[in-house]
Amino acid sequence: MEKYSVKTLCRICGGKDFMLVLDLGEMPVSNAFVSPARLTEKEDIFPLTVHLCKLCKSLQLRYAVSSELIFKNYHYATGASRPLVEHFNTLADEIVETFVESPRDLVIEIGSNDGSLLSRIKNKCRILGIDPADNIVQIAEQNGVPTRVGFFSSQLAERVRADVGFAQVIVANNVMAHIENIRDVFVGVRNLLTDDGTFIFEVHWVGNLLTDGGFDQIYHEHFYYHSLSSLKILLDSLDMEIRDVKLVPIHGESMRVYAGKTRRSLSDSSMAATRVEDFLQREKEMGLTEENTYKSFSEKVERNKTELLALLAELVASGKKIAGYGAPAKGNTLLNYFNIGTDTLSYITDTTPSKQGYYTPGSRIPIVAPDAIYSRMPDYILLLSWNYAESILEKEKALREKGVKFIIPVPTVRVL
Ligand code: DWN
Ligand code: ZN
Repeated sequence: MEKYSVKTLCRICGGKDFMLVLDLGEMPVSNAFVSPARLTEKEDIFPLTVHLCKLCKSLQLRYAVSSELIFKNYHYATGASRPLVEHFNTLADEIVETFVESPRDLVIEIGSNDGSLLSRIKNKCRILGIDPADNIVQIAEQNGVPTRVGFFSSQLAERVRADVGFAQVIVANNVMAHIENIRDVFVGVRNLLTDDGTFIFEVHWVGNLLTDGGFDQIYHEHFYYHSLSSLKILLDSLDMEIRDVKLVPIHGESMRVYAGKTRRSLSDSSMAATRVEDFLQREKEMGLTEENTYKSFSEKVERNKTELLALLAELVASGKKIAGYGAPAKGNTLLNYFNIGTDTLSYITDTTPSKQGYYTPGSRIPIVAPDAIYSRMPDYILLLSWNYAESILEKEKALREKGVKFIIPVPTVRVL
């Protein structure tokens, strides 16, 4: 199996001229947590460089690591993050209230993970999950969510349609940035939807990456860093339309897009259509369709690195104990690019059972259950799961009252 490939053509528009935006060097795949048994083994590392297509202004990775390597034994479980479960419960309720008319309607989720979203509506309509990670799919089945193990494609879509018919709704959260052959997936979605069906997908928004979010959302799983503008180019070419869009405060800030087969109706003057136009205009005003906007991003990341490493060095030199909080995929981009290891963080806590007892890829920091924090009482906590800062700072109020300080690492360093 080819472990990775170099992309010379833009998968959104076919363009072949790119501008290098950020080179994060070589690092392991961010969810490839290391088991104790494999600690002595060398890990696969791959180049992590982000480039801008000069034609459609889509930001994407140049090196595509094989999906088998990334997703086959996957440690990420939606259910490990309470705020994420609540977020998907709200979306699941919206799907049933707004897009499902009959209990016979079929709702399919691509990248259904542990079934957190579909299990919420399993008694309201027909459901089917699709996910490549057979270890995580077992949890979905226990949640009563029938799930097909596999990577979604236009071929798999044909087989699913033959088996269960057309879908009234297809939903895909944190998926459409992860699939290198994005065009084929959209074709599969189009062929699986009823004529008036809706495709709802959430992706991290490139507008957040360049402003309030963190560079650490860049890792091999995320092949694309989407703007609505470049997605529109792709959807227009596939006879699909964007019907609505909203920003949701998850994973920094994600864009939720509502799409479907292009309807031949007269121009749509609805509120939703206005939201789409306003969003495209906002991206233009933010410069997301201009090369210059991306040129300054790498300097911003270098400033962030200098600032955080200076603080950590000062704390270590003064004998402070520092622990990591959360072992997210993004945390591994930060730890590996900033070269932060066990000389700074003696351990990292995480609520995901399958991550506990493992080590972070590359930096090899041990991951332990959250209660270690209360028994070992660090002086500082590096909040690697900064995207849940609000709920975590609330949850850990008692720690903070005892004087434990939280460090928010990106996009600038803050100590709370
Ligand atoms: O696209 C993806 C993003 C959206 O989600 C996937 N590539 C995988 C995943 O990336 P991530 O691992 O960066 O996602 P999270 O949801 O930011 O990961 C949070 C981590 O923090 C989880 O491992 C759970 C942990 N956690 C914790 O230990 N205590 C989370 C919360 C809320 C907590 O209180
Ligand atoms: Zn392009």
